Amino acid sequence: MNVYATMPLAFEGCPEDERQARAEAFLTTMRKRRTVRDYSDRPVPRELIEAAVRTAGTAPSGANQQPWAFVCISDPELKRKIREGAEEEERAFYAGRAGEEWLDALSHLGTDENKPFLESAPWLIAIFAQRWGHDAQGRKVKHYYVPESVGIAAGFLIASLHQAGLATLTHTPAPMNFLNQLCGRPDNEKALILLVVGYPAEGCVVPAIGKKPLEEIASFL
Ligand code: IYR
Repeated sequence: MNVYATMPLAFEGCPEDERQARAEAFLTTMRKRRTVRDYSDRPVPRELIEAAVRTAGTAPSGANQQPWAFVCISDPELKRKIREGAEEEERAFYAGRAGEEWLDALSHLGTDENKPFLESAPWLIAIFAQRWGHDAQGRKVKHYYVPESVGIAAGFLIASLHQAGLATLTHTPAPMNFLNQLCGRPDNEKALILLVVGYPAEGCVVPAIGKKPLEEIASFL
């Protein structure tokens, strides 16, 4: 028999008559989240970033292996180098590597190879996925459901930052290998998302886009 350690569940729940209102209140909050590409240089205290990363660290993961690393960057010189690395990849992307179909799909977002936000925003969080880990003896340990796990953690991170009144951008320069080198990360880690965090610049505008209605994204069988 598989014997494993257990502890009592500290399940808080909520009063029955508040449940729907709480769900709707969270929906109202999350509906106001927008991806922001124009940042002010107003600083964000490190403690806020720490709380958000701790929240991300509560995410479920395959075999509870927690196969993630969050590198939080505020150093201006490192941000400058990251911008340089990202813009180099993006120039190739927008100059043709993406292909016409992909560029077409992006055209309504107004993105291009210039990424000034990588320097103006106070924080960048490079999210790395650990494709494998190491045991106490230094042997390779296989990790399971890595992209799923890190994707969920990234969602928690974005929700926490939004809840704290901060704006984010899930930036994905591709390929992101340059981040391993700049952040000093090992081979077993792959950068998945470069999350930009801060306050929107004064007069910031965002693309006029909407989200699909429930009927389009859900079915009830
Ligand atoms: N990484 C590029 C292109 C890009 C790709 C997708 I898919 C987007 O939703 C947005 C942008 C860039 O950041 O410009």
